[in-house]
Amino acid sequence: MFKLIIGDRNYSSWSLRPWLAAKQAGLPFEEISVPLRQATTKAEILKYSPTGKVPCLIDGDTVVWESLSICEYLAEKAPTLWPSDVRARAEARSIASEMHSGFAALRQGMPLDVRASLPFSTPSVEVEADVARIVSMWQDCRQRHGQKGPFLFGGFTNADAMYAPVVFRFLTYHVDLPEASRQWVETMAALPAMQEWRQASIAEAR
Ligand SMILES: N[C@@H](CCC(=O)N[C@@H](CS)C(=O)NCC(=O)O)C(=O)O
Repeated sequence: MFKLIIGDRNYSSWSLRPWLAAKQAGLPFEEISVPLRQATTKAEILKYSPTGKVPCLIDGDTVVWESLSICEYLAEKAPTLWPSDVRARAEARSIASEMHSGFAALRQGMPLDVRASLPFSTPSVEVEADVARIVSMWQDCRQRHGQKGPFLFGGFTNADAMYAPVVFRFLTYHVDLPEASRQWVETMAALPAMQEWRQASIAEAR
């Protein structure tokens, strides 16, 4: 069984991605949670991760860091984490990479705060542009792949995992969505694993 080192559920958006992918794929793992923003955080994470950041996966003597690389590693064990069709797989990898390397304004302007409710009235132009791009990609995915299942590419894939923190962000900041995107957000939020993450983020505050 591999180990997955993660940060606080309420704040660590990067941790949620491979954690959810592993849960959805039914891959058993041991979870090690390191509280962030403490004096000891860096030293504690460095015991596992060469970057001093979470998430990090340890499988025997194999160490994998960076959320997207971990999702790729999980897909080697559970190939359904990418679509089987070559074109859909390329698109899923493209939008997963776009999330991993982009949307800085969204990440800064709408920080992950799973347990909060913070209606957003005046997003910056940059945040609005990020939201618009994300919604247009979700609409496109659901329009073209919706007949195959309720996720972005039909069945659950790493593309859904990479956008899972955006689901929580849009719920926290009350972002209005067109129908197909709203349905996908509801599908994601209803997953037992997403509910487990949310409950744990609430419990962390006690
Ligand atoms: N690009 C990295 C980002 C990882 C990251 O920034 N992790 C944050 C938590 S969400 C972290 O470990 N922060 C601890 C610190 O900076 O001390 C990934 O995709 O895994």
